[in-house]
Amino acid sequence: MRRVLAIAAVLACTLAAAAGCGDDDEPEGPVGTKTIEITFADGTVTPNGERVEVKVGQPIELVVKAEQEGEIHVHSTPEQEFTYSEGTTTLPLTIDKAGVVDVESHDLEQVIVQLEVE
Ligand SMILES: [Cu+2]
Repeated sequence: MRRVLAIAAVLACTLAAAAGCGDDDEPEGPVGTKTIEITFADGTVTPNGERVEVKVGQPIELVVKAEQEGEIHVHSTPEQEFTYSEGTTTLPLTIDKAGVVDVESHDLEQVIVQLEVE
C-alpha cells in the first residue's frame, strides 16, 4: 500500500514537471538569459537529449566546450546552424515560436537538448 502511494507521488511529480511546474532553479520574474552548457568530449556530448524549458523570444546562450570545432543545428523554423571552435564558444539564440525544438549534433547524430518553448 505504502509502495503504491510512493509510485503515485512520483508519477504526479513527473506530470507536473512535464507541464512546466517547478523544475526550474531560476526565480520567476523578468525573463533573463537561459544559459545551456554543452560539453563535447571523447565522442560524446553532455547533455544528452535533456529537455530544457524556455520562453518564446527568451535570449538563450549555448556555451559550448569542445576539443575540436563542429556544428550545432537548431531545428526551429527556420532552422539555425551554428559553428563552434575548439575551446569555449558562446552561441546566442532565440526561438520565436512555441513548440519543441531539437538542438542536435549531426557529427554525433545526437540530440543534445530539446528546447520546450512556450
Ligand atoms: Cu539538424
